[in-house]
Amino acid sequence: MTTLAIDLGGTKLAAALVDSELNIIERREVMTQAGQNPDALQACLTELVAPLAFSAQRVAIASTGIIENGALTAINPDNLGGLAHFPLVEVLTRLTHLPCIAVNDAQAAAWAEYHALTVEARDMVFLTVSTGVGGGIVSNGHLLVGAGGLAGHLGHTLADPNGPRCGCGRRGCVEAIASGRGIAAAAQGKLAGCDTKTIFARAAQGDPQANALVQRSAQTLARLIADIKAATDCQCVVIGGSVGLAAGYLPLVKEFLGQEPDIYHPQLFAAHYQHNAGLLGAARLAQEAMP
Ligand code: ADP
Ligand code: BMX
Ligand code: ZN
Repeated sequence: MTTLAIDLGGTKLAAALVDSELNIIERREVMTQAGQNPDALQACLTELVAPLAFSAQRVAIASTGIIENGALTAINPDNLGGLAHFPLVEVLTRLTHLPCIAVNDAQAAAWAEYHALTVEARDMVFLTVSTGVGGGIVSNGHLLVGAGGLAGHLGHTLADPNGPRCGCGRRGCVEAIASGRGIAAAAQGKLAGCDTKTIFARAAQGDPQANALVQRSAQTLARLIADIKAATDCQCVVIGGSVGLAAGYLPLVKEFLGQEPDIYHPQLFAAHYQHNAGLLGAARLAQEAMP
């Protein structure tokens, strides 16, 4: 059976046909600016899935935000402005007439990455450093979703009580500092208004401010990883997202984690499925739910 997998992120919206061995047969991607209002998002989803839906037997959505009863609610509305509540499963069922499930993007990615591990692990945590900072926890071989879908939202743990205000309402969340949005928001002077991809490029050219912003993100993530190790005793942490997978970022996180005591060091890996972890995790969960 073929799954139509969709990954709705704060920046990108991807859709793919995935076969029963979890190979991607066809993939399309657009920007998520349409997330600014529900009608625009619906129009964007319609255009994206129309050419793919005929070849699929089920739909699997990985989406940023808290997913409860098939609907998306942003914990950080700044990442997906205007979408306080969006009925993902209802909309996709109407568009495709196929059975459909939805799950948080980082939870989905955690499930795909757990099954791709090359080391023995009962417990692992996936972190995406992307528009936001998302997380998914696998404990004793089970994916934690939580009664209300909130499990694994590690980007909203505290990094600095005096840090910048996060869109979720707290001050100093990991996400407010380490995420793509957080990095760009802290840029000043000649970097003000630059996106995070540009800031990484400037850091690679030796720009001191860009370098400091990237280091601040990596150090914040390393401290989060030490906290995760203390909380879960996971054997490994897998990092994804366009910031997490950017050249040089993971080595920097490893360097900062090295400054923490050994007991707080899980093994660190880059996502095996790279930018497709969310798509493939949702497809796997759909296969399991609708064999
Ligand atoms: P989404 O959040 O939609 O899943 P991404 O994982 O692509 O999307 O994350 C988007 C963030 O990653 C943006 O802040 C963007 O500026 C940043 N980004 C994209 N490409 C790169 C790159 N090559 N290096 C560093 N940051 C990047
Ligand atoms: C935010 C939150 C999480 C999500 C994470 C990564 C929203 C809209 N999203 O913390 O649910 O998993 O961002 O999302 O509140 P991404 O868009 O960066 O992949
Ligand atoms: Zn927050």
